Amino acid sequence: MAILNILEFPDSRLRTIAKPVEVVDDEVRQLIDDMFETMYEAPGIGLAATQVNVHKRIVVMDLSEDRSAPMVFINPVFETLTDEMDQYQEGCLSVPGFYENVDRPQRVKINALDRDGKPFEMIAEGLLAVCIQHECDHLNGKLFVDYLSNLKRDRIKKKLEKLHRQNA
Ligand code: QAP
Ligand code: CO
Repeated sequence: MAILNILEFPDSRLRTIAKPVEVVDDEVRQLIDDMFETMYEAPGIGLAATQVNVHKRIVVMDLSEDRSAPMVFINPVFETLTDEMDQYQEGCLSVPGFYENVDRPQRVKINALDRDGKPFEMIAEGLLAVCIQHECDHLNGKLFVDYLSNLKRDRIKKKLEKLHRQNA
């Protein structure tokens, strides 16, 4: 197992569109294990492969308090089930220290493969719906800050760039 480096906004590699996984093999499962270790250590509730600079369509999540509910989504696709939107204060391991309200569809149907490559379908609402939409965005090179005003996004960008310069 390994802790992977997490890319931070405004790193342009976060804009890469991830490619579908063709075979769910041991190499993919190794990456998934490393992604869980990285997410738990952060700590976070969701991580997309894009964030660790691997451009494959893989998401891991665990919304439990005690890391007891790991979820894996390979090649996830979702369909919105309602026009109703819910607002949630989102954060992101790639945008550390910043939390802002984002509106998203309240209910979605997700289709994905599990860690054995077996297809499954689930209906999500609440935090699960927010998180899977946020993580699917990463696979398409999109970040939650893209839903904010240019002013807010630019402020976050400048603050993170300054921190990155200080850490360099
Ligand atoms: C995405 O985010 C998410 O700023 C997962 O300093 C977040 O795990 C989906 C984190 C909220 C839905 C709602 C953020 C850790 C973790 C930070 C995360 C930080 C340390 C974020
Ligand atoms: Co994120």
